[in-house]
Amino acid sequence: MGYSGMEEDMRLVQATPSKRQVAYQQMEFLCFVHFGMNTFSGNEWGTGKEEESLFHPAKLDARQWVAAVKDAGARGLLLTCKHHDGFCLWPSAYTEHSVKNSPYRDGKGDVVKEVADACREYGVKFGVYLSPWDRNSEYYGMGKAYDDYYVNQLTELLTGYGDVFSVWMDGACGEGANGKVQRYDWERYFEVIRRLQPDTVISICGPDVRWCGNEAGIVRPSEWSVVSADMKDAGLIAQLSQQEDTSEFRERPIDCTMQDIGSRQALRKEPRLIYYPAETDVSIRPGWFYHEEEDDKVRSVENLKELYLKAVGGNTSLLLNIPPDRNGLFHERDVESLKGLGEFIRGTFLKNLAQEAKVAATPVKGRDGNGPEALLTDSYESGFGNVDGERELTLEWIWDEEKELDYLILKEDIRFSQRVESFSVSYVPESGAETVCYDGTVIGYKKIVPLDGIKTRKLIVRITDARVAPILSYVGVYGK
Ligand code: FUL
Repeated sequence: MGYSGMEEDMRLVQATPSKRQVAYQQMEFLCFVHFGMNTFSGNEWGTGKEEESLFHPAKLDARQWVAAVKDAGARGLLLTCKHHDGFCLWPSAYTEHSVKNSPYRDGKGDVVKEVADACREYGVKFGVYLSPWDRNSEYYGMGKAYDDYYVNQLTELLTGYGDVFSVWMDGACGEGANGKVQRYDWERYFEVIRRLQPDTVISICGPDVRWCGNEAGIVRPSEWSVVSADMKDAGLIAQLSQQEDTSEFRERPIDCTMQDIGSRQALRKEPRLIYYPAETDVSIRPGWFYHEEEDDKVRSVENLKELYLKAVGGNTSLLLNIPPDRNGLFHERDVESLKGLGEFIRGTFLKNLAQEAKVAATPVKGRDGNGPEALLTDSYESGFGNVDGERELTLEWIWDEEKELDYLILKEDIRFSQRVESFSVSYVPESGAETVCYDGTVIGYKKIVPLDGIKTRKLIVRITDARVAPILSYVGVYGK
């Protein structure tokens, strides 16, 4: 932290999100659905040699999945249309290794269509995971022949199933059926996606959404969205390091698991910066795919609440995986936990108590000439920020009667980049002096601060440092 010159600050805030990144971040909470050959073979990573006849989800009901996802409060669903074993959940014209040669709906089924249709029906956005690594395809490792195959499959998925909000490109990579490795033509893949679905975010190995660096639901205390442009290559490095010469990438030793990837110090020597928001991907069970022996290891509502608060409340999106069982249904334990999470989210963030308070701010008027009341509306239409060069901002809410406070939500107007570097939250107890109850660093798209049921008539937020000037878009205070 600390002042390092306006010029440097200006450079940092020049990294702003694209429209598709803003729309993606506003979704906040998404569900992953890992389903496919592994569900039936019991594997996490299939070999690609599994018989199509194994795939037989006799009771598959995509509406049951989507209803549970919606109930949990998630706004999007990402389906593993093809995992590393190469088996396709849709009847691709480019391979025999798909649902069309399985007993599922007598070979006439299309799981991708069923899920995409159910998503449309429930108003949940649909996204596709298409593993670049393919252990079944005879073309894998043959350069352009495999790129053609992958692009053909992408085209099928992006033209046949309506709007797709995300194409999730996994970094895991190894040998194909013929023992060869493939060096993917990423630029070609990205160009095809942009052309067919311009609003789609390309996640993980793509330029729009960054992997948080682990699969355990761990969010950095300071999760930055403005990072070095080299972070985009981090997924690639992880793959290539197993096989090839990575010197061209390794000259800049950045990887996506480092703790500090976005502080002022970390970015000082980085010549190219990008806006690249993080996604926390984690499973509701130990595995990504369903295994009966994990039925008693489903995350509890309490555990999911913690995950949600840390991920969504820590400037990342939460991508929570729920794997359907061999019947093609979410298990009742998973459904129960999802329901509890949804009830928590809906019940907790129901009514903004700031609406009942008198609000005061320093400065009195913000950069647009309006007052802090603008922060009551959760949109980018109105906001409250300081003028350039003024890096601080104080907000105070005073209620007529004592409130019991559980959570505080702070949001920056990310269209102006991510700016806040440090802030504190304090309150004044019935008898006694102002007490600091939280010291924070980043805010970004959304910060949820736990207030642990403090009782007070006065809550104070102090932004103590920011790049150029802080610009907030929303503040919500929740409790009783
Ligand atoms: C990883 C894969 O290897 C896992 O099987 C899973 O799909 C996870 C989300 O990404 O890289």
